[in-house]
Amino acid sequence: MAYLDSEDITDRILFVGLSQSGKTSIIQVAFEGMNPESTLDNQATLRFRKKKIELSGQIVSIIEVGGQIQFLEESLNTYKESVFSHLRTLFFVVDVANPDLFEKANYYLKQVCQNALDFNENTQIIVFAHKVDLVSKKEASRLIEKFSELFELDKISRAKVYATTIFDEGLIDIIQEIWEEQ
Ligand SMILES: Nc1nc2c(ncn2[C@@H]2O[C@H](COP(=O)(O)OP(=O)(O)O)[C@@H](O)[C@H]2O)c(=O)[nH]1
Ligand SMILES: [Mg+2]
Repeated sequence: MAYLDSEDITDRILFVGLSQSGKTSIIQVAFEGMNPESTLDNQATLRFRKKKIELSGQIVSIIEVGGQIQFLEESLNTYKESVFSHLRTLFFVVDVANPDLFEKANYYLKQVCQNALDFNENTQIIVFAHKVDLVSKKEASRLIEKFSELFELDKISRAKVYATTIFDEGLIDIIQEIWEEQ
């Protein structure tokens, strides 16, 4: 897909996850200086959203795959090469406050990871247990444990989980640390 392929040999960060999990908001708050409250009325991302940013002194492309099933499926099929090549870090965002969707998230997490690791076996796989502000600390731990088991994260090499919220001012630091760990 020309939109994704053009002039793009920079390292990439990919944000994937179901609709409404918080992908656009994370990018807006961490990289575009937006207030968390202003993300409330975000519209669904259609197909892809792409942005170049500077992270630890390096130019990086951030790509968000729209979370509707049609876009997830397209990214795994038609646009697979465009989406997964040059990928260094994959962020899979899960709305931790919506456990009814864990199964569905798991279905896509598995496929997305498979593709990412097929293209680059060293891709960093990061799962954001996101919107932790909506649940108590205790409940968050329980939910993270629940989906870590369901997602079989221990079987995905180097996969790591972070509890995140756009209301945490340290969100950008978490992303930066992950990037620098690579
Ligand atoms: N409470 C809470 N809401 C969030 C958080 N992150 C995103 N949201 C909200 O979730 C909704 C969907 O966010 P969006 O970024 O469009 O999700 P996307 O479809 O994954 O890109 C928006 O109303 C956001 O304000 C978070 O950490 N906590
Ligand atoms: Mg979006």
